[in-house]
Amino acid sequence: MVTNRTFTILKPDSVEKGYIGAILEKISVSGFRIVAMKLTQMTKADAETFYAIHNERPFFKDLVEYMTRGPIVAAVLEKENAVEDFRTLIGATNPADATEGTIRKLYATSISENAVHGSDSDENAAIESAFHFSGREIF
Ligand code: YYY
Ligand code: MG
Repeated sequence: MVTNRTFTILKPDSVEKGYIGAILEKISVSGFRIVAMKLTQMTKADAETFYAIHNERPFFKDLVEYMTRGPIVAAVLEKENAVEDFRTLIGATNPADATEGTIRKLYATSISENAVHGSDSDENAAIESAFHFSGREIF
């Protein structure tokens, strides 16, 4: 397994608000190399699978609705210590708790519409990347 990669989504709120460029710039200047990227839209079934771990949680239905309501940018990022460093770059799940300068602090509006996704482990990074990209789409 490649351990220096992580997977991200610029969520529908980021795309709607025109933040794609600003967020990708932040990712790039923070030392991450984009090795796969596309604009796409998740179906309900996609979102239910992607967030299956949360399917018993009270926010699950709203989460699926939010993640499917418009296009997203899906990307695979490469950097040493990618998973942990990217979680640091995006900040806490709730932007109110996020450190100054993090992507969620800068661009998220609430815990439920929090601008970006970042994988939480090398194993999930590999699973999530494979969910959105075929091998030939990752460079
Ligand atoms: O990994 P991360 O995105 O930071 O948070 P998770 O705990 O995995 O939750 C996934 C996703 O679910 C979160 O980004 C927003 C949403 N969510 C929510 O709407 N309300 C919560 N109380 C917790 C999470
Ligand atoms: Mg998570």
